[in-house]
Amino acid sequence: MRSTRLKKWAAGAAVASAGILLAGCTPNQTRGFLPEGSEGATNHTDSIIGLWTTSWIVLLVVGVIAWSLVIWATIAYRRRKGETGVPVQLRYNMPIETLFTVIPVILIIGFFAFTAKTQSAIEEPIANPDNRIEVIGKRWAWDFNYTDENVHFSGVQVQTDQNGSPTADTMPTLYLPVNKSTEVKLESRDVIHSFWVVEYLYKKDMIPGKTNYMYFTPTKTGTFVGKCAELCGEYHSNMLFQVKVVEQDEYDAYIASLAANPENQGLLSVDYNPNQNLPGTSAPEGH
Ligand SMILES: [Cu+2]
Repeated sequence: MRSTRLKKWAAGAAVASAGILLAGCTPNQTRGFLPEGSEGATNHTDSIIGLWTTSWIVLLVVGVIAWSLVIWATIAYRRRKGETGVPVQLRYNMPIETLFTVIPVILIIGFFAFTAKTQSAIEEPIANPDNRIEVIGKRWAWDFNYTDENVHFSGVQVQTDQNGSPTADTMPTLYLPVNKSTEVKLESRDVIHSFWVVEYLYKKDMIPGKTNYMYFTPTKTGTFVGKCAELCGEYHSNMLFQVKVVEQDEYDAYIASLAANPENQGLLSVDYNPNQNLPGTSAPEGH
């Protein structure tokens, strides 16, 4: 009787304190200190934020229990005045050993299951995407093929100001229409790069000779930060770009502006590859 009442009290207190804690959270805290603007940026970001913050809450609860037990044991069982030798040793306590084997196994299975579920949803190919883009990484810039519209933009490495900071208006910019399911085909011209839109909370390698894909629907208009996330040489840190997610009419206007310039017509291939020793390519003369 007494223990059920105690349990009810404990459960009530736990719910109330969780409520108070969450109500007092800033947006930065509720998204687990992930990049600003990532909430609702694509159809995947909210599930990633959920997985991340829930994992932290579960792990912090485990941490608080473990730390409390450690601190309690060191204080309660400290050596008192006049005590000598080693205290009575405890071993083969089956309930405790079962507990600290079973609980971590349950936690690991849980983390694995939720991670696998989220990741397979993110990796699920879109059969007929509304929009197909091909991004080609190159030291140290980006080329964007607008596959369906048969136009391209060839990026030049971002310029820096006198302090060495990159200037936003010289960044290669990828335009995407909002709320359109998008397939991004990833290629490289030279070494391994990684396509990372910071607020999209996902990155994927661009590997010479191998094609990777990313699938998502941009669900928020705005300008997003893009970076190469794989160390690729001297100016890796300047291998930056922007993603501008815009309404369809603004996107169409941008595509029309590209199509108006003969230089941007057609699609780029990965043929302009400075690496001459990829598999199937013979060594240059004289080597
Ligand atoms: Cu790179």
